[in-house]
Amino acid sequence: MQNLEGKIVLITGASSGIGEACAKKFAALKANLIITARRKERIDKLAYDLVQKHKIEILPVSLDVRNFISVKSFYESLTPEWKSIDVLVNNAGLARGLDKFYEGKIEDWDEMIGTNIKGLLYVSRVIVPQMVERESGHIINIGSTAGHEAYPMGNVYVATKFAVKALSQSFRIDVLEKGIKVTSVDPGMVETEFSKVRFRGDEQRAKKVYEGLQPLTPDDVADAVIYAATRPKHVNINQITLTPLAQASSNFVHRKK
Ligand code: NDP
Ligand code: 8X3
Repeated sequence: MQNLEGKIVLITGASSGIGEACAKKFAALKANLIITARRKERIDKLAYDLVQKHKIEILPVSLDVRNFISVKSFYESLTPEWKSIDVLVNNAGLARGLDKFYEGKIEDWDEMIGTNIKGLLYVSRVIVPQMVERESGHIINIGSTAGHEAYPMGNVYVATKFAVKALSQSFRIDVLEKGIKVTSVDPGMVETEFSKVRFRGDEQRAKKVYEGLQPLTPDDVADAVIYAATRPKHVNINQITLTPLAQASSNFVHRKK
């Protein structure tokens, strides 16, 4: 098992849900963290709590992954020590709306594509060259079961997660001779702020998504991320799909009445 103590782990979208759970689990393994998201007060609080608890170093950084200039200047502003990122968790992402594609909102499409595809690319483009130079590192992308199978009205969100799957496969090939690991962790339904964000704060509608079944927790997904990140040096976990017991795939979900 790889020891993560003292390693540097960068997590995007660490202010909530899966990203926050990953931060807590990497911190418990004594990794030093760069935690990023747009909501600075949340990541500041998380950093404070985890430093108190685990006596590690944490850099909370306010970052919108959609803005390449910000992503680039954030990385350039890091000290050489912090620049040597060992594990990159590309987690920031969201869905907006659930509409037939011919009724979809252009601003929702732009936000999903800008965050889930372009944001992941921008962060990777800036962080990975130092991994290539050191011939060491691990990129972990959070995909989705939505990247394996389309579901009604998922259209653009589904397309972004198909893109994440394609990028994970491409990254793996592109860095194959550089000793860098690439993993895609692809969850089904996880109860986080995801559905609240998708339905713009409509709590009732968000709750309905998980009605009649026990969804995954953010910790369940973070466990899979940690599993991938702690395998021995010669082992690459290419892809992990995990779903609630009651979910076979995007379209097959068993709900108790
Ligand atoms: P949450 O809404 O709880 O968390 C999303 C995170 O992404 C937040 O920290 C948010 O931070 C961040 N984020 C969103 N937009 C941006 C942006 N432009 N720049 C930087 N950070 C951003 O949802 P989840 O934890 O569920 O989602 C995490 C990932 O997991 C996403 O990629 C999602 O697609 C994926 N996923 C989720 C599933 C689920 O059922 N919940 C299932 C499969 C995959 P902030 O708003 O502070 O910027
Ligand atoms: C999130 C899971 O099923 O809402 O990726 O698309 S789903």
